[in-house]
Amino acid sequence: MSKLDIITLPDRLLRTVSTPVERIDDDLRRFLDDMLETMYGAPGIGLAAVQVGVLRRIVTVDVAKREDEDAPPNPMFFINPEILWSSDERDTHEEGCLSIPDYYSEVERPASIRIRYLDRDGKPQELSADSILAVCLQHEIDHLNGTLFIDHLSKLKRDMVIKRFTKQARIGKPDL
Ligand code: GNR
Ligand code: NI
Repeated sequence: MSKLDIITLPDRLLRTVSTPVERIDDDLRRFLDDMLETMYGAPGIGLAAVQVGVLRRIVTVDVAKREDEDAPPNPMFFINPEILWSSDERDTHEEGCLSIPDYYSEVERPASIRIRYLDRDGKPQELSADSILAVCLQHEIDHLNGTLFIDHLSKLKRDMVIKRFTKQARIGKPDL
């Protein structure tokens, strides 16, 4: 397994729509393991393939430690995930993103969702999620569509964050 580099704002790849996975084979499963190692090493509770520069609809999640510090790992893999249903009930949760380091804000989203996806054997599955799993899955599926959690904030807050990261990226490259 190998740990991959995570891209950050203002990298334009983060604004690109990822394409569906067509073949689930050993190469893809190796990539899933690399994503998992990258997510655990960050550390994070979720990771979308685009965050390591791969524009495919792939997500890894492990919220076990968030729920209970002594819980054993519970890695989850989602290929081509689609939201089938979202609750009208909303919930607010503090979010952060490995691609937007050191920025956190409350985000309001549907409290519960139901998704369809392919598992690591290519088998179709459905899953209902609420609490932190629902938050994390919506955050990751947003990534596959080029959407970031700051897009759910006011334009003022979003522009402030983008400006901060764009400015930071210019340091040392004054000609850009
Ligand atoms: O590690 C992460 N924590 C987190 C906390 C609240 C809501 C969403 C997340 S996902 C984030 C990792 C990440 O950037 N995934 O795309
Ligand atoms: Ni993220």
